[in-house]
Amino acid sequence: MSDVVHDAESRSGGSRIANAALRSRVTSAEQAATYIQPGDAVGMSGFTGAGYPKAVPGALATRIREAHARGDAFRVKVFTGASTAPELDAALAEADGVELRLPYQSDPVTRAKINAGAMEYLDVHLSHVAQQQWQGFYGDLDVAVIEVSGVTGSGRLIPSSSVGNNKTWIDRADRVILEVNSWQHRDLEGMHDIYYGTALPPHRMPIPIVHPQGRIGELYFRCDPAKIVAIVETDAPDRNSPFASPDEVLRLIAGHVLEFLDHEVFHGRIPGDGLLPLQSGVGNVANAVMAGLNAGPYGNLTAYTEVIQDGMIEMLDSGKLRSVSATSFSLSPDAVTRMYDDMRTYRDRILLRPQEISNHPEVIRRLGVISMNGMIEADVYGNVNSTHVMASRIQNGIGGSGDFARNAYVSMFLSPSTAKDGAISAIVPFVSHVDHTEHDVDVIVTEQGLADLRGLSPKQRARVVLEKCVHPDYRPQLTDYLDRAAVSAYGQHTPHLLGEALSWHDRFVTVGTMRV
Ligand code: 0RQ
Repeated sequence: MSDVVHDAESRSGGSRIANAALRSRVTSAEQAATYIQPGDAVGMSGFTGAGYPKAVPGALATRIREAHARGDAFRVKVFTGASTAPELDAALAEADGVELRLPYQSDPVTRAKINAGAMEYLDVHLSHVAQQQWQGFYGDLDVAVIEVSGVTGSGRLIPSSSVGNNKTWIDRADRVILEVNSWQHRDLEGMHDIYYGTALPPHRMPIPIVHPQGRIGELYFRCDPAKIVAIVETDAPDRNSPFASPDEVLRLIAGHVLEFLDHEVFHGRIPGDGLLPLQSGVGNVANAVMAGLNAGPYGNLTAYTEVIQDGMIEMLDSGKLRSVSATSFSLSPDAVTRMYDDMRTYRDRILLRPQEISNHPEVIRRLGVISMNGMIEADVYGNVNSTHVMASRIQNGIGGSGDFARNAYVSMFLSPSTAKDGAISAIVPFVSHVDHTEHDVDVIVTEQGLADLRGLSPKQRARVVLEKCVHPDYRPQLTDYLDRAAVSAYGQHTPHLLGEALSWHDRFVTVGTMRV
């Protein structure tokens, strides 16, 4: 922490840019955007609506529109940590400025472009992005556009409300554009743990995290000052969308999860004091489970996760949660206000790390993480689709769900049993896209119940999923499918009727419902 005090004291005149040489590079967003050329690969900050650049993407979108109006081609490749916000993803997508996007997005305009075939999208495990960049699969990185909360006197960069892939983008880019956002709380300084020990094989060493709150890195990003071509000052909030308050369906899902944890504690597989580190995905379902845990009996909890949503802030406030390691926030305006009132207290209990560390398979396996993620659909045999609607339309992306599911101590997938007012069953004979195979899925939960698939053969799993998770409206037709597969499938290990396995999806696409 002495490093924090030293650099905080070295700031001059209340400026967020304490380094005088770098202060001279402050310019407008429009000027900064001129450093981005057609065809460039651009690594941007941003993860689940936090810490993304607020000004340069919009200025870039304007340049792109102007070029298109002149009849000139202008598209770029956009790499981030995960999802960002309309100021970045929607602005560039609306301008038809994105040739390739990776690794996770949740923006409706971007989604529509991808699904219309107008934008290439590469859906990558979040922990793999940095190493794949170093391996060269994404080509050279021309520019990094990174939001920071300040620059220290010695020229190091104080990270913002997400870390994501920023270290990699800064290390790998030819040119760096910084956005220094004074909306970000000054006391974020000290919350980060930037690890510089990663390497490609054969030089890779163990990641020395043995407790979720173990610090292994530095407080700041290093950056060669010669690469910093422009600095833009902003004062703009993160996306900060409110969460829906849990309805009956979400409360039932949370209740099943809690009951399962009781069961695991009772059988001695998970310690009652502190459980094991929690990972919780994005969205309302995940947030509702955290609310359920907050009302439940367990305390002394920790989280080794990627995103801190409202539910975890509430658990920090109640004292149920001791500490959180993540790479980003995704908060409602209310939760932001609460945090901003007492940032130093939160800073002592939160660590933000690069996503290659927050999602590192080695660490997840070592710590014994309890992983809980949303899903689009699961099939009766336990395969899970987290990303695609009706096989071919992307929803968001795999995000970190694969990093956690494959390596967790217990891997759970949660969803309401139906979608689109009951026209879709989330439990189907065969998933229309596979993100997590039957080998990586331990538990499936819907509001109907919880199916514990551990130790069961495919046929046994199918009967448990049918009994526990399927909505009553779909139970007869799924029972019928399994009964007929049990007598006429080609084989009886994982019985399927090939001509019908995807017929539910086909029916929805053709007539608007999966119901027979
Ligand atoms: O669509 O917005 O048009 O109404 O999917 O569904 O039920 O609100 O659930 O917000 O928890 O999202 C899997 C998408 C679930 C998310 C997914 C439609 C549904 C709705 C949202 P509308 P809900 P959630 C860490 C972990 C992958 C990444 C991940 C996700 C919309 O959890 O992106 O886990 N996961 N990362 O109507 C058709 C179905 C559907 C369906 C839901 N069966 N068919 N549409 N929907 N089920 C975080 C990161 O990695 C960054």
